[in-house]
Amino acid sequence: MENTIALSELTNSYIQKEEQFGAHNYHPLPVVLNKGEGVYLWDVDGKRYYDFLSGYSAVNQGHCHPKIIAALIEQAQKLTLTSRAFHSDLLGEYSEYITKYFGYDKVLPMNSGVEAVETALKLARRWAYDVKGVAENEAKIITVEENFHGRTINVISFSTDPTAKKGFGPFMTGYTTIPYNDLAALETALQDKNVAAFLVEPIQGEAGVFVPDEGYLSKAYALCKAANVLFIGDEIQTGLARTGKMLACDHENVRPDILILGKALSGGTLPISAVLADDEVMLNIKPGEHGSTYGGNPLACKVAIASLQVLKDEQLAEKSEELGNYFRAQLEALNSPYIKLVRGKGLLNAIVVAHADPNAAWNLCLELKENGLLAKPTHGDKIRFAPPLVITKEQLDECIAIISKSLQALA
Ligand code: IF1
Repeated sequence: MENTIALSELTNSYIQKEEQFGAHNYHPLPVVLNKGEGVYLWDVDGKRYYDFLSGYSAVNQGHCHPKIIAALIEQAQKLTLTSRAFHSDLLGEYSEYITKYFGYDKVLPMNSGVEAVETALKLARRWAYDVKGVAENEAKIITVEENFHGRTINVISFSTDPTAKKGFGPFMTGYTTIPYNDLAALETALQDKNVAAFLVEPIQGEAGVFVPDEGYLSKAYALCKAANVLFIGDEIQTGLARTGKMLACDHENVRPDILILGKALSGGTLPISAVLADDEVMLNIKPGEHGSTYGGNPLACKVAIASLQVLKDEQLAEKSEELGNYFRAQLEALNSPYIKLVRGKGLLNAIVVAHADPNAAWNLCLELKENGLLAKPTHGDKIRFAPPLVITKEQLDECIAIISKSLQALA
C-alpha cells in the first residue's frame, strides 16, 4: 500500500509543480508521462498505456520512431539552423521531395500549424489582389461553423467557439462564416466577387470528428473553381495517412489549391508545418514579404523527409483504412448503451457518449486511464479515439477490450 501511495504522490508532485509555475491554459488528464515508444506511453510510476490521442494526430508514425529519431540525431549534430538569410544544403532537397510527394509546384515551410494556416490566408489574399483583381483590402475568405484552425487572434477571428474567442477581441474582418457540409450555403457565399478562398477541414477534428456527406468536398471544390475561388484544405490533423488515405481530400480526389500540413509532418518530434501550392498562387509573395526564423531549418527538413518516407514505407494509409473500418465495426458491435454514435474515417474516430451525467465522457477517460488507455474528451460528450497508425490488429483488439471494460463502469 505504501508503495502505491508513494507512486501517486510522485505523480502529484509533478502536477503540482506544473500547476504552480506553468500557465493554466489546459486541463490535462491526471497522468504524468516520461516515455513513449510506438503506440505506448509510460507514466512516472512505470505504468504503460495505449496512446489513443497521438498528440492530436502528430504521432501517426508512433512515438520516437527509430528512423525519424535517427534523422533527428544525425542532423542535430551537424547543423540545426541557418535562418533563411543564407541557403542550407537541405532546403532544396526537402522542397523537391515534398512537392513531388504531393504533386505541387512549390512549398513554403513554416513551424506550427497555425503559422501555416496564417501563411495560406496571406497567400490567398495576395492572389486575390494580384491575380483575381479584387480591390485592395476587400478580399473575403469563407470559413465554416465549428472550424478549428489554430489559436492566433486572426484565426480565432473566424472561430464560432465562444471559449476560443471570449476576451481576445477586437477581431480581424474579412471572413464569411457558413454552415459546414452545406453546399447551398457555399454556393450563395461564392456569389460575392470579392471572395478569395474557401478554408475547410476535410473532416472537422475538434468538433468531434465530424465527417461531411460523401461528395461534399468534391462538389465544394467544383463550386469554388466555377467562382474562381481558391480551395484551401487544412489537412494538419486529417492529413498524412490518418484517415485512410495520404490526404483526407484523396477520398474524393480533391486537390486543394492550397494544401496545409503540420503535426505528423515531424512524427511528433518538433513543430514542422508546410503550405503547398502551384506557382500562380505561391509566387505572388516576393522576397522579404513573409517568413519565419525557423521556417525550413535544416533539422526540420531532414526530419520531415524521414517522417514522410515512413508513411510510405510502412503503408500507414492502407493500415489506417483497414484498421479504422475494423475498429468502428468492433465498437458498434459492443452495442453499449453509453455509445450514442461512432464516427470517423481511417484511424481518426470518435464516440459520442450517451449518459445523463455531463461529466460521463471525462469519467470514462479516467476509467480508460486506469485500464491502460489514454484518450481525452472533446466538446463535452465526445471522445476522440486516434491511436498511432502503427498499431497492430492484436493491439487494437486489446484496446477494444479495455474500452468495453471501461464502458461498464459507467453503469
Ligand atoms: C490546442 C485538435 C484542437 C488543427 C487543425 C490547425 C491547427 C490544429 C485542423 C493548429 C491544431 C490542436 C491544437 C491543440 C489541440 C489540437 C486540436 F483538433 F487537434 F484536437 F485544438 F482542436 N488546423 N489542433 O487541428 O495547429 O498551431 O496547434 O500546430 O490548441 O489545444 P497548431
